[in-house]
Amino acid sequence: MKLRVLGLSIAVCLLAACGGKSDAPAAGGDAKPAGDAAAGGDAKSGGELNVYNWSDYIAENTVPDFEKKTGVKVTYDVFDSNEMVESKLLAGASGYDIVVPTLNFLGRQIQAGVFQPLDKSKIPNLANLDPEMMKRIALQDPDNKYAVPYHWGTTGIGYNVDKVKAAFGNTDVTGSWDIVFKPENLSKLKSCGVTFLDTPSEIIPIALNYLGEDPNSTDPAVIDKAAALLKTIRPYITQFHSSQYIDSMAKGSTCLVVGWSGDVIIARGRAEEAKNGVKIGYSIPKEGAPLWFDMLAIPKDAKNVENAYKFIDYLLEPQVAADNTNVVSYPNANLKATDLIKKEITGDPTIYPPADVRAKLFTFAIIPPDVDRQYTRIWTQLKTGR
Ligand code: SPD
Repeated sequence: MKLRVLGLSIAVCLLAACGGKSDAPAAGGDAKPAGDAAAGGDAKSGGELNVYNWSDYIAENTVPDFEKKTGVKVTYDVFDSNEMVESKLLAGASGYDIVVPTLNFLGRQIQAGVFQPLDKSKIPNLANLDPEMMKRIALQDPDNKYAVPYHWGTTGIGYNVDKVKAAFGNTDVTGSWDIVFKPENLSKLKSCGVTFLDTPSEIIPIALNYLGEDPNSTDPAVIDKAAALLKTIRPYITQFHSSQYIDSMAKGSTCLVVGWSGDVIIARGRAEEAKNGVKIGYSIPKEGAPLWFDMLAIPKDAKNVENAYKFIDYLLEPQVAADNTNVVSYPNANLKATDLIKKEITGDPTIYPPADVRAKLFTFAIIPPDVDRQYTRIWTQLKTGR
């Protein structure tokens, strides 16, 4: 397997758990998979496959086992933002055979004609998927025509237990978005490092939800309220990044993050492995938080379509799906995998939220272009401090 980060080719391994360490890509990679001709594939092989997935999102053995089983040579590139995947897909000729956007982004990419409809007869393991979840997903991918769920998760608050206790006397404060959105709270954590995901498409809806507004509002005046709120806490945000926080939390150099559930749990595991005394918690605040699904889809211009089907079907094998969840701590939609997942994962309410917490979660709508432009403007201003 070849993993490419920032356009460089790196031999084998790395990924989510190679040596327990992340590839932690800096995102914005200019990697472009070689076309069939340039592939350098071996004539005896089962051909090639070019995959573009989130960083820290797969077990170490998943791709090598697939290569052994099928003879397919996989080039595996990683990203850490939907915006990055979308710009490659919309530019066309991405060179990828499988990409993994989040459902609301996938929804508008479907509308833009980026994907090919799935031939479901080539994915027998689709039968393993939870029909309830598929129904929910069908709201943005009608008839589940174009994509298959890989993992799902929430966006919440990751925190360093001791640093939060030192600042507030206890960790109860992490149960509310107040810790993030009240300047008098967030200012107490600036000195130990505050990271926000570098994505307006999540942070703005979270801010709107906190304000009691529709997180998916398309009203410019309402969206501006989120901008105004974010401006008040901007002085206390020390970094915008969507993947580095796994390592910086684990090392103790970030004490609060607005980040993704599994990534915070991975950070917690790394700190435990390192035995460095850093204790990490993850909270889904009581006001509610995003619930999202990352989806496997095949671009219209994919060159290795048969291998893409093979890989998608393989990812849906119960043991493969469970192994991935066991490593990355993101749930999957595979009912047959559940019993194969470690009990400490299925029993962790921050990973598998119980019904009362699930009732407060909200999903992201497909963002129309004018809202998208407003989000981008707000984000640029926020990051540059204007
Ligand atoms: N390290 C894997 C992170 C996966 C995050 N998926 C993002 C979903 C965004 N709504």
